[in-house]
Amino acid sequence: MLSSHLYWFLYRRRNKFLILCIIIFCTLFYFHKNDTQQTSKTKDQSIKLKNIEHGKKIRVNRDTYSTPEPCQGCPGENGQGVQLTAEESVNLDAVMKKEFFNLRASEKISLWRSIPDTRDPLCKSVEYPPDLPTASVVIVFKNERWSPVLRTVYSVLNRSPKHLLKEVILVDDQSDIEEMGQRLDDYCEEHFGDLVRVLRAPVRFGLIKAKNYGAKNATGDVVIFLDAHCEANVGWLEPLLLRIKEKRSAILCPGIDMISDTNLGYGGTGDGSIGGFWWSLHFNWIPIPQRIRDAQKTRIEPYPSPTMAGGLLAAHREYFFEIGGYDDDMEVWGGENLEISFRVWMCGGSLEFVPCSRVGHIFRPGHPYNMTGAKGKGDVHGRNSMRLAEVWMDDYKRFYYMHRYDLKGKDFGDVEDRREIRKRLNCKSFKWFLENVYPEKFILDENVHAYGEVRNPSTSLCLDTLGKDEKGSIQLAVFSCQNGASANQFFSLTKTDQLRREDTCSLSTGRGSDSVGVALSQCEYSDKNQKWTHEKNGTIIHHPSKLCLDIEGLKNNDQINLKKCQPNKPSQQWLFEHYSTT
Ligand code: LR7
Ligand code: MN
Repeated sequence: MLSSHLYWFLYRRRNKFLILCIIIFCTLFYFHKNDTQQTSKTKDQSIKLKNIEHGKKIRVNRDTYSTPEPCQGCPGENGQGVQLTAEESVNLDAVMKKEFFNLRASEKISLWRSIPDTRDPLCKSVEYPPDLPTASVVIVFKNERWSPVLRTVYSVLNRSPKHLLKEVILVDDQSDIEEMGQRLDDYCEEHFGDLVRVLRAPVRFGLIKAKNYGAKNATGDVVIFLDAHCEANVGWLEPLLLRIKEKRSAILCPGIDMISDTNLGYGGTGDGSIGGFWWSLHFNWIPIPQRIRDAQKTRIEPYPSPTMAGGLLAAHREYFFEIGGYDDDMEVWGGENLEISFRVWMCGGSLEFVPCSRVGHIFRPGHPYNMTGAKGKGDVHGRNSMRLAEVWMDDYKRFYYMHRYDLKGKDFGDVEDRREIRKRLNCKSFKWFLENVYPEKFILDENVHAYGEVRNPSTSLCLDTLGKDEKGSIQLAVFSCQNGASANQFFSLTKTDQLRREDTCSLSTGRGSDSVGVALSQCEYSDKNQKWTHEKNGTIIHHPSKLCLDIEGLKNNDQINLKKCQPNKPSQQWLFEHYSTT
C-alpha cells in the first residue's frame, strides 16, 4: 500500500516538497525504530516455538521470565503433585519399578508447566548486567523418558534470557527407549531448530564421560550440566553467569529443589546445607556452619561448599577443561562429584552454592539403567572412588580403604594423566583441603587418645554398629572382632572425651538402673551424656552415670550395656586397636 502511494507520488512528480517530507519522515522513523530496539529487545528476539503437546499452544518466549499462558486446570500446574485415577493407577507398581518415578503422573503434566518461585524474596530485586557470559546447557541421559527430558528442556528455554542461552545439548548415552531415538531428533529439529542439539554417544559412555563429551561439543562461555529430569526455576541462569563473570575459577551449584518421584510435585528445599562426604566417599549434606554464615554479607550471596551432589553445576567451559574436566576412565555413575570438588578446591578454584539460582530434580530411589561397568566388575562407585582417592586424597585414602577393605590392592586402572593434572596445576594437599575448606570434618585418628576396633580380649567381641544406618539414632552392639576388616567396628576416643564414629557419638540411653543401653547419635560437644574415659585399668567409663561398658553374657549382634564398674571383671576390659602417642 505505502509503496504504491509512494510510487504514485514520485511518478507524478507532483510536489518536490512532498518528496522531501517523505525522506525526512523515513529518516526519523528509521532512527526511532533503532532506538526502541535498544530499549526493548524483547519483541524482536523472542523465538516462536511450536506447541508442546498437552495443554494449550504456548509461544515460548526465551527473553523474559514471564510466566507462560497458564494451562488452566491442567494437572501439575504451579508445581502441584498429580493424583492418578484408580484406572490410571492399575499396575503402577510395575511402572515405578521400571522407571523409579511416576511416569504416568509425568505424562499428565504439560511439558511446560508453572512452578512456584522458590527463591529467597531478596533474589527478586537483584539486577543483572546485560553483558553476562553465554551458557551451553548439557543434559546427558540414559533411558530417560520423553516427558521429564522435554520438560527439562522447556524449563531451560523458557526461563533463560535468550541472549544468554547459546544452546542446549542433549547427549543420549545409548538409551534403549524408542521414543528417544529418531522421534527426539525430529521433534527437536522441528521445535527448536539448532537451539537444541541431540548428540548420540557412539558407545555407552556412562554419565561421567557423557558429560565430558557434551561439554567438548559446547560453544557457550559457560557449561551447565543438568540431569535429564529437572525443572529450571525463575531466574535460575543469571546468578550463575554473574558469579562466573566475577570469578572464572568458581564452580557453581544451584539450590536443588525436590520434585517428587511419586506425584511430580515441585517443592522448595531452602538453603540450610552444604555438601560434605563420608570417608566411604559417598556424598552427604551437612548444616551450613556458622563460619560460613558469618562470612556472607547478605544471605543470598554465593557461599562455599566443600563438595557437591554432582548433577547440577555451572563452570566456565575453558576453565572446566583446564582443571581436567571429568576423569574419562570413571565408569557409569558415582565418584566424579567428589573428585571435581576436591580438585577445584585443591587446585586454586572454589566450589560455591548460589542461593538465587534454583533447579528442581526428580529424586529417584533407583536407576533405570544398568549400573555395571566394563572394568569395575559391577562396583562402579567403588572403582571410581578408588581412582579419586589415589589421585587426590594422599594418606587420607586409608579411611576409604578402611570402609572398602575388599578393594585394597584391586586394579583401578591408570591414573597417571590425573596425577599429571595435579602436578601441572601445582595443587595443594588433601590435608590443606581438610584444614581450610572442611575444618568440620572429623578425622578418625587425629586429636584422639585411641582409635580402631574396641575389643574385649576375653571374648574377642568388639563394639559394632552392625552396619546400621547412622543417620538416625542406633543402639551400639557387639560382634566378633574383624581385625580391621570392618568399618562398623571403627571407633575413636577423642581428646574431648567422646567415644565416637565419623559422624555420631555414643551416649547412654537411660539413667540410674544397673543395666543401661548405649546409643549412637549426633555429636554434641556440650552434651555431658557423651563423655567417656578409658581408664588405665582397662575399663571404659561413661561419665555422667559413672557406669562401665560391660559385655557380660553377650553374643554376636547383642546390644551392649553399661553396668556398675568392677575393674577386675573380664567383661569390662577393653583394648583399642591403636593408642596415640601424641
Ligand atoms: O550411564 C549413564 N549414562 C547417563 O547418561 C547413567 C546415567 N546417565 C544420565 C542419567 O540419565 C541422568 O540424566 O546421567 C544423569 C544422572 O543420572 P541419575 O539421575 O540416575 O543420577 P542421580 O541423580 O542418582 O545422581 C547424582 O550422582 C551422580 C553420580 O555420578 C551424578 O553426579 C548425577 O548427576 C547426580 N545427580 C544430582 O546430583 C542431582 C541432584 C541431586 C541432589 C541433591
Ligand atoms: Mn538424577
